Amino acid sequence: MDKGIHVLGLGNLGKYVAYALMRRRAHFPPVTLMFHRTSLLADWKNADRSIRCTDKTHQGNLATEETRVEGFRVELLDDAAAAGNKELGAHQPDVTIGSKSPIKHLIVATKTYATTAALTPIKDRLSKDSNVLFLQNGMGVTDEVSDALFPDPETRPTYWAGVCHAGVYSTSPFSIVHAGRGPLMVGAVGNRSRKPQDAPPLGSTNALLAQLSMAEMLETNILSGAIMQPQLTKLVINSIINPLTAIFNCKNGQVFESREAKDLFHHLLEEAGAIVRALLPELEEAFSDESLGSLVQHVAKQTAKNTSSMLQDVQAGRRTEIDYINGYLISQGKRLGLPHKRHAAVYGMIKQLEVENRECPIR
Ligand code: KPL
Repeated sequence: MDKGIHVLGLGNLGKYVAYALMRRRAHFPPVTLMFHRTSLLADWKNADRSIRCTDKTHQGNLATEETRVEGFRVELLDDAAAAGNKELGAHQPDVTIGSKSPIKHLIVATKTYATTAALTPIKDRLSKDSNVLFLQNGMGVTDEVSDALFPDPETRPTYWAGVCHAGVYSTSPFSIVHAGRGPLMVGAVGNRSRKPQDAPPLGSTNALLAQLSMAEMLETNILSGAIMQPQLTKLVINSIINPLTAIFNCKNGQVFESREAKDLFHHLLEEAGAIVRALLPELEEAFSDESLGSLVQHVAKQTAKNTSSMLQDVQAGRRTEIDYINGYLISQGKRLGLPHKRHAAVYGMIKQLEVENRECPIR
């Protein structure tokens, strides 16, 4: 089995991880980028078959520099296009079409709602010997993927979840700007043990994790069984900043400026706090309304100039990830019998914005 890493989903985070891993290619097999659309082949060619990253995270007067990384493998997954266009890859020696070879390590960085559909064509290439790292906003995707594609726990790949706080945005299909440093935390999904001593020594158990930690730009922080805390923390942050910036059409730093937004912030926080405390009762203190509230405000300040991913989606007329953010909190609130009406209200507003923006293609 090829021991290299495949990356599915080439949005901001997918490109960033692929770039960071490939920068250290002297030590690893090449990273494989998985294209789900034939049109990406033209973009790839225009980008000289490389990913460019401008690093703007330096403090002080250091000039920002662009680094170009090449040597990737590419797979085209678009079956229909591949069937009729075998010659597509002929002029592009790094491109494989319709591969059937097993995948050992897969990083999934697609939009949450597109995950199951994106994994379907490669499902048979994944086995219980595979590692799948989900690097996405929100929660609930792994259950959905298991139900749809891997119902049998005996043959299911090992799932990992990653929570990334780095600030990255795209300037073209294969160019990114690394705008803010932040850790990447990775842990096994379904393992709720949180004792630090439970974390295996770096790289001793899993080559995927070892490679991520060696790609030093990621500042990887392996937490083994303790991923649920960062996941839920990020979920609370996203469930407040993302919909409010989309509803009030503002940058992250302006999100709590109006009285109305401030009120909503407190109500959303109260509901989300109670739900995450019920999900991880041992974290009562870390998940107090006070701690979570200061964190949300800190992140809004730290990312003041950002347009949140949800506002970007709304502005582009795309579907948002609300189902996996506030939608996840609502479903947990229902299951646990806890209040969730404010999250349901902002959920409704975002769904309305999605519809309005889709009906109005010229903006
Ligand atoms: O993760 C984010 C997002 O936009 O999805 C935040 C933290 C809000 C930063 O923009």
